Amino acid sequence: SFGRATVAAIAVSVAAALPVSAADLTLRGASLFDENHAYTKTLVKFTELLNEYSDEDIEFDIRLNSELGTEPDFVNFLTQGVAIDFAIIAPSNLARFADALPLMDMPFVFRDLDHWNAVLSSDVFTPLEEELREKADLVIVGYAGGGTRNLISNKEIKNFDDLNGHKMRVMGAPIQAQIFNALTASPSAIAYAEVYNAIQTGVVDGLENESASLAQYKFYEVAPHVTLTKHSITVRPIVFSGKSFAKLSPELQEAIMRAGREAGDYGRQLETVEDAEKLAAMTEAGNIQVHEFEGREKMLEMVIPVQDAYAEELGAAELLEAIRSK
Ligand code: MAV
Repeated sequence: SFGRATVAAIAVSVAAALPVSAADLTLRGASLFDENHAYTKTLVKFTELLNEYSDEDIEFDIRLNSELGTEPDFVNFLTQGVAIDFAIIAPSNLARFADALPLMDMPFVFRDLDHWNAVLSSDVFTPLEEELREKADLVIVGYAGGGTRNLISNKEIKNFDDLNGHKMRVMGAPIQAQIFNALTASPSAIAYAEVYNAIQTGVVDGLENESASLAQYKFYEVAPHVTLTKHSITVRPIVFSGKSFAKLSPELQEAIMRAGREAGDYGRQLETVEDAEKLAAMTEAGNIQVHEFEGREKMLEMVIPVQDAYAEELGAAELLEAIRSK
């Protein structure tokens, strides 16, 4: 993985290494995954739709398999307007620039897929989009996601006794650790690229992730137990660099917003369908053992005060209420 200090240097070498194109404009994207993952397919769909909706001669270049780093690196590139123009980013990886963004998919904020769908087809996230534009110069053009996140561990976790003190990796935004602390686990923020190793070497005993990512990065090789806490249904903004966006014609900007929205719809549909299929396939292949969690209802009660306090501190209590009441 790339340390923060080296990001500028990487940006320069990446830019220098990119081929010169014959098209009028080249737009670059980055994905953590290969071409079969829903995020990559969403980005590809975005470029296809953009070609359809715009008359401009655009060449697209999407770098796969974390070639350009992981999401925190993508965020650095996008805010600076270097190396890439668009990527899919977890809201928790945007927190460093806009601390309210993780409200979008903090654990236990969605009751179920219907609730998640209702929120995403409303304009409830508009204030968060504005905050991200203002503070980080990033434009949300659509929403991918739709994977359900569960606990993934190297030992069985079936109840609160098992969960107590469980060392697990969480994403970097403070609210993630706060939520899992409230559930009595022992969370630590570790870079995504280090997680497999961290489990293998006993730094942590697991993580939480959705099926598509579990399948792709084979975390089950070191952590074969999946506990159906279903604590999060992912919301994954398709983010465009504000610096790149500002250089484009109004027509192209409009085409980007339309293509982004529709690519997001496509991606969410795809991932919600694939999520259960992938879990079943990994079970059948003997890669994972799936467990129910005894007392999931109690988890909800335990995290609500943490969610409330977080929103209160951000002055976003009304926004959280608006999300909950959708
Ligand atoms: C999964 O790979 C994705 O949800 C991705 O967007 C996240 O950044 C990652 O997990 C993670 O947990 O960091």
